[in-house]
Amino acid sequence: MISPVRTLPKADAAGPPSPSLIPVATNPAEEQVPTTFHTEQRQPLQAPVELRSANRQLRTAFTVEPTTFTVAGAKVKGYAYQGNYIGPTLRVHPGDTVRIDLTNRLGEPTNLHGHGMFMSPIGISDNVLRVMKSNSFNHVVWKLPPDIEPGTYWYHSHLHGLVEPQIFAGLSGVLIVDGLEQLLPPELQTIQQQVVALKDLQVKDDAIVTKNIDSSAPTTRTVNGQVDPVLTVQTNQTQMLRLANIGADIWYRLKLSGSQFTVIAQDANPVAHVWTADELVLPPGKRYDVLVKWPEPGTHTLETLPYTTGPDGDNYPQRRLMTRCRSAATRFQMSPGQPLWLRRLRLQPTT
Ligand SMILES: [Cu+2]
Repeated sequence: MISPVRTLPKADAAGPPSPSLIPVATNPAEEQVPTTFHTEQRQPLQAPVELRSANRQLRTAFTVEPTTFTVAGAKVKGYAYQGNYIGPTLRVHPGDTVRIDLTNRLGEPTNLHGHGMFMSPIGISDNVLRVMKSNSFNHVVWKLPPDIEPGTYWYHSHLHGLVEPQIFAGLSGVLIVDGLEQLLPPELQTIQQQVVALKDLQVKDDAIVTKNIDSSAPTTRTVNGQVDPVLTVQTNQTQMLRLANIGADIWYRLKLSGSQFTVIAQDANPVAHVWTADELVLPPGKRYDVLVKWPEPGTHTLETLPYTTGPDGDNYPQRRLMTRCRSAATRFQMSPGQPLWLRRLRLQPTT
């Protein structure tokens, strides 16, 4: 089920400093994911705060400022749109208008970009050349076309020269255009959906490192700002995962144990033909909307596998990102053989 709208929490006050750049000792018996700062792990997966449009409009305020937020239980300094490491998920319909009143308290300029959407690139719309100066108040109005494709998009700061450090610091979030589920067969149109926002950070002196990043250096990878959270999916239950790499730099090579990815949309384009994959590679900005289903009870994992971006590129190690918890209950039973929904998916070819 889609998580309900929640009021925006304020970031907690700063707590005691957490050790930085001290790798946590990995205890194989506890199966902890190694991280460069102390993290809570195996907590239930939490969706980012979600804001939904009403009456064809989503209106909100972003006060963009340096803050201390919680990442996997640790207090970390970074930049936030509304107080959290992961910006709020903006959930809209085709044709909606998104109005964001952005107050910039960063002490440096910024701007705001809706990634992958077909919108006006000028004026106060999706204008990546607009400079929102420090200590300024800025109206942003995004008019989504009525025929915009449903799926998973994202937004982030996009000021030339500061894009990467500001995204590293925390300035990114997910935007969902509703309607993808309506392309599925009737029995799947109410399936549970999960935002799986992939975002990584390096931490030094309790602050996110934003400049002169060595992307091959130890990096903590999060899902929705959590380390190795637990996703509860019952046996043979189909769920939609909205996979989105909303980080600045790092690539992911995703693999599930016990299930394949069934891809229904790529970069918010519903696919012409549903396809399945054992692995999916997500460079920064990449999104896949996938269906997953585990036919066996037990504990399974979502991992990123070792990956290299080339001889002059970066090398990323294997990391577990999320754990699917043990459950033997059966809620949704597929027919044997080729699942019916693979043949009945009503998707239009994309150009
Ligand atoms: Cu972008």
